[in-house]
Amino acid sequence: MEKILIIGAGGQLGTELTAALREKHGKDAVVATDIREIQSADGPFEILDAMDADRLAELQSSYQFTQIYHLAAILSAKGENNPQWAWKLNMESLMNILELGKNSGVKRIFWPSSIAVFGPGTPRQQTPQHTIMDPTTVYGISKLAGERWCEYYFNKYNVDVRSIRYPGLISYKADPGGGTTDYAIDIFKQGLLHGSYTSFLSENTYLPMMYIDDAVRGTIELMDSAPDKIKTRSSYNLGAMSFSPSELAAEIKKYLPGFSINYEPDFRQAIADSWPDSINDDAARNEWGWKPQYDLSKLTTAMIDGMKPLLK
Ligand code: AKB
Repeated sequence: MEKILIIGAGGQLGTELTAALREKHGKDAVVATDIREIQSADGPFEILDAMDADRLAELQSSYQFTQIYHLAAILSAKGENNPQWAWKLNMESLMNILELGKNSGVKRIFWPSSIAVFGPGTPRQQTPQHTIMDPTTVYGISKLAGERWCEYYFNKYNVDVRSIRYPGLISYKADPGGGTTDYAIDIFKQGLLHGSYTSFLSENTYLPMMYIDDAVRGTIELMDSAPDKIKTRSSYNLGAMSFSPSELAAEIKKYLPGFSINYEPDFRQAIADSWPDSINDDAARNEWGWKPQYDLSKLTTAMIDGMKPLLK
């Protein structure tokens, strides 16, 4: 019987991962936690600040978790507004979880990395699993350092920690948390509400993206894989699709013919320019069978169909 702790359960990924894990293991097997109360905590819930190691230890002793998904983080754009805070939160929380993994009955840990670990020196097309990594944001630096710590805890202490370098995740059930790829969510909302969108990235800025259902399924598949299949203990590249704001706008126009877009790039443009256009994910495909199911057209249908009723 698994007992699963989700940290950051109220966030964009946490909301949907919690629901999927409850579906799979049963409501009571999954304890959702967040720094503040969640509106619709449909099962066990606890307040948790992941920087508080004592509170983590307290929860571990009452629930005896076997798996942890540590999703709380300050993302790329938000992190640049307060770099010291982003570093502190992202690193201290990860170190607390890794230490718990070392000293407790926790059998498996998931921690998300990001395409933000790459930088201007990285090959941009089909970015390889192993390549130059020179992140320019504090978020990217914290994710790269975190990857090294995950591998370290696996090698030194046999902590079974697994990770994915997520591209931009696209979903509608919960708001994204201040990333550079968030335009690709807001464009749907503004398009449906107002018929137009002002993009903070320029029209030909290509970034790797993924629909949330693929991300949730991929994450659970990685966590369910036999340990000997997981050869990469830093973090896996995971690809699905790659598009620019103008390509996404053209796709949205198929549903909203009057939709218009204009471009006013801000500080997030420089972040996007330092990231890959597309990702090579052969390692994930070959080692544990990753395969995306959503392309741009399927993603657009899912977003419009899902978001429309919520905006009525
Ligand atoms: C962000 O834009 O910061 C995130 C990410 C790619 O990790 N969505």
